[in-house]
Amino acid sequence: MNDRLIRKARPAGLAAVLIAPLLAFSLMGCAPQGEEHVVTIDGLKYSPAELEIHPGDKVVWNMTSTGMAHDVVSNDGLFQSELLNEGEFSHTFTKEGEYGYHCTPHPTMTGMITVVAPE
Ligand SMILES: [Cu+2]
Repeated sequence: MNDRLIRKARPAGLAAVLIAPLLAFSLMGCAPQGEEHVVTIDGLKYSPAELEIHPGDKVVWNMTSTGMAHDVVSNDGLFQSELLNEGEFSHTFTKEGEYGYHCTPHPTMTGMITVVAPE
């Protein structure tokens, strides 16, 4: 009887240990209640190239493309990713404004994030 209780308790305890940090992490991530917007790379373009968001929103650039490395570099130095063939880079925008960015190896690759207050 005791043995069974212990055996049952173990997986639940393990799950709690695994889930607790994830839960804490996701709660922190959600703190400003921002939306998440995804920009992908389509050929030599960011897609969408222009995006309008609200303060507190996060933009996730999905860098997975067809074998070419790209980066995401803010024109005014606010954010900068590494050169990436895959994976993603994200930035949360807290202030209203226009934030242009570009790709270092491909100067024609440009994008703009416009942060406006919610109506
Ligand atoms: Cu590029």
